[in-house]
Amino acid sequence: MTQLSNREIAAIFFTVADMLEIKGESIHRVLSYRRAAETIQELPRDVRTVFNEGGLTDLPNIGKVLAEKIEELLTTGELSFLNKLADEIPLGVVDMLRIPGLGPKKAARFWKELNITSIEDLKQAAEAGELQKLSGMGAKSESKILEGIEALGRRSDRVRIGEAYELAHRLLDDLLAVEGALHGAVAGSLRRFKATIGDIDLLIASQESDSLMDAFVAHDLVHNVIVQGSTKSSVELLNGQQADLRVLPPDRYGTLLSYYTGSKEHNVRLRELAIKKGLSLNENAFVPLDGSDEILCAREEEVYTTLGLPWVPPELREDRGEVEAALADNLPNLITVDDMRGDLQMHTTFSDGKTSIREMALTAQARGYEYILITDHSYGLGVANGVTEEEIAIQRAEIDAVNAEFDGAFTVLHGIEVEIRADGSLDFDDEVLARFDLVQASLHTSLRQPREQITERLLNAMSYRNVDIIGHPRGQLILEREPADLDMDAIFEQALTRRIAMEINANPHRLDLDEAHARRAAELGVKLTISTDAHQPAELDNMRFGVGIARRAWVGADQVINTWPLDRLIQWIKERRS
Ligand code: DGT
Ligand code: CA
Ligand code: CA
Ligand code: ZN
Repeated sequence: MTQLSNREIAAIFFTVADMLEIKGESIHRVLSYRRAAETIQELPRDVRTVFNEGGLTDLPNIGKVLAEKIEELLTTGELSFLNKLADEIPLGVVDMLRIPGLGPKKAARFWKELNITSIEDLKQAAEAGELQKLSGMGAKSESKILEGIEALGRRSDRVRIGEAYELAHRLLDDLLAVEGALHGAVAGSLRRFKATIGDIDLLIASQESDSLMDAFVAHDLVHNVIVQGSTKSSVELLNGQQADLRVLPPDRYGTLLSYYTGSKEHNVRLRELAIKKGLSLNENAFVPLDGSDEILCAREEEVYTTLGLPWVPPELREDRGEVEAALADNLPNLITVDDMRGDLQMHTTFSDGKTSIREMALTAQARGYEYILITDHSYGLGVANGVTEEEIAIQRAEIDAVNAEFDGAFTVLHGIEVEIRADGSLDFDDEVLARFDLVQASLHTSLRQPREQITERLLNAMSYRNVDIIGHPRGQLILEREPADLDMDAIFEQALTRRIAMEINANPHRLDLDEAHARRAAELGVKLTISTDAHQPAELDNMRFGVGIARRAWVGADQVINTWPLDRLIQWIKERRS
């Protein structure tokens, strides 16, 4: 029996969740499997080790029943519950759920009413116009399905930055503890803070590589060794991702770091500049074209200095104007995590968050923030059990009590993530919204409305006087759901006119605004926020990913309103609402 990896166990639970959903079981049961699958997929340790320690039920979203299922998978390699489900539902029907826009209800209908049991069957039926014969299906939904099947072919096996970040940094920390390791870095797309990551690139400076390579391939996050060499090794991690480790002596570390940080496009530009100076540049050194001695760079700054450039922040290295800016000594002054004075979106037990207002505040204060904004969902978002009009005063009283405890050392602001309904109206009118310190409005439902309709809808929400911020404006979920078809130029224009800030949601599942729109918004002068949308204290750490997107968008601190001191923020709210 081959040992199952975290990824394989997670995949099995995702399949069970899908099957239960196709069967029409309760959403709670479906979600319990799906959440458990996410926990395992993103677990930065081998689930087998956790099991051996007897710690499965200490993991989030894993109760007794799921722990037993994990145990069964680890000890037998199989799950009898899944086998039973698979007798009822063909796996090809489950497979159809991977098609963007195709949910379990439709999949069940295609199977039961048309006897379709694979994506290939479905494609043929759609092409033959069979699907539109079903009640409630039209030619349009049929062509949407064909589009979805095409999109599926373009899907990549990249992972979200949050997942890769944690794995990469655990690997790096453990490798740096190996004797002889001097210093190192996570390079590649992770160092550039891209929203999705292909493989993980790790670099270490050391005179001696063998013990590092041994430690790397034997690491408990490693599922499978692809290749082990003296300067480079590659492995497959438990989550299915590839990780590469490269080791060079410290006097060559600067060129190594520069090369493997990339991007490829940025590197091409650097090599062109090198050639103009009579040098060829590779991962080991600058090699003079006239045959004289190599130029070694121990530090990355020296690579840029040799090329006559100031050091370029990794997030800019995409050949999107940064080389020209560096040549003109005109690089932007980018925002940093340390610039953030507060976090303006988070949830508590007043809606779907896990902890109290006080708990979130204490964690935020410990991070060095000066203030936070509590933004529980309003009641209209059914699944979140949100705040009703009656509960506003109750929540306010609790916030007042927490603030009294802080006695001026930290401030909790009372906000709301007010639901934008399908018709563009909000759960609360302006009069009720005025009771909050700061109001965030967001779209969560009916995201597939046609462009004109959904644009009008968001513009209408932005016409409320007391809406200050639009949360995760485009509604995308990274690797899961395409953004809504919004006319973002019209949205940004309205944001400027009404002085509304646009959020860069820092949750690695969202990262919305994305970097392209954040850059556009910043160029237009639209104010931004960067907030984590945390549903539990640990998620406040996601700020780095939002800041990463802002840096990739060339954003400076002053444009982001939660870098401001509290009095400036409050003044801004006052002015924009008047
Ligand atoms: P990823 O892994 O797809 O998220 O993106 P990267 O940027 O991490 O790409 P990866 O892992 O293939 O390579 C890491 C860096 O190494 C890349 O950003 C630039 C450099 N590199 C890799 N292959 C080449 C190449 O053929 N030419 C040049 N100039 N640079 C390369
Ligand atoms: Ca990479
Ligand atoms: Ca790589
Ligand atoms: Zn939201």
